[in-house]
Amino acid sequence: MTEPTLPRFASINLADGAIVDAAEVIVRRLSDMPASFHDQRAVQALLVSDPVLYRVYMPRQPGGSFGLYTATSVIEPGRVGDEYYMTKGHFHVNEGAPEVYLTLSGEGKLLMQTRDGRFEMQDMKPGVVNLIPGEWAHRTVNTGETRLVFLGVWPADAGHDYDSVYEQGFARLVLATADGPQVVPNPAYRGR
Ligand code: S6P
Ligand code: ZN
Repeated sequence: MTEPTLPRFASINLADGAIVDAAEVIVRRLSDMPASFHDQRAVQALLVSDPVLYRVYMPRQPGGSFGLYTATSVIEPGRVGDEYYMTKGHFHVNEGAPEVYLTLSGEGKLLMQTRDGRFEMQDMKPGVVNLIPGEWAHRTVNTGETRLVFLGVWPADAGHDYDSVYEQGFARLVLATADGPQVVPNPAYRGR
């Protein structure tokens, strides 16, 4: 008989979204995704300071042997020109691998799109659970004045395809205007 996987737990510091004693922290700066933003003059101006856009905190966990991964994502408030800070976005390589997000603080938008050109958007705010089916690329956008913090849970065999999203872009942009966040078609979108 094989040994059972041991139960684990993780603690989230609710003040800042960090996982206490995280095993890994992924830090994404503007220089990791300059082509994701539509205003390239604003990108060039900001690259001088190269701000941190977001962090992903991975707890200590058995990973593949457990079958699920968990992480908190913490997106800083801010903009590149008129475009809010956001995640790079990805498809799961395994299209049977869905994902659940639970927002803990802040406010934002969850953008989702399929390879055949469908687009969906959902609000993110504390207490909201977003259910992302396996075929949908997902990107999160911080439209608020504070950090956007959410917990994600996804199958350990999901895999991440960043290149498709980075090369094609997302079908919509979320821009800051005097009337608040506006969602507009992305003229540079190269998907279907
Ligand atoms: C992983 C899950 C999240 C993201 C994180 C950062 O499947 O969707 O943990 O990794 O929000 O976004 P990205 O697009 O840089 O991985
Ligand atoms: Zn994902």
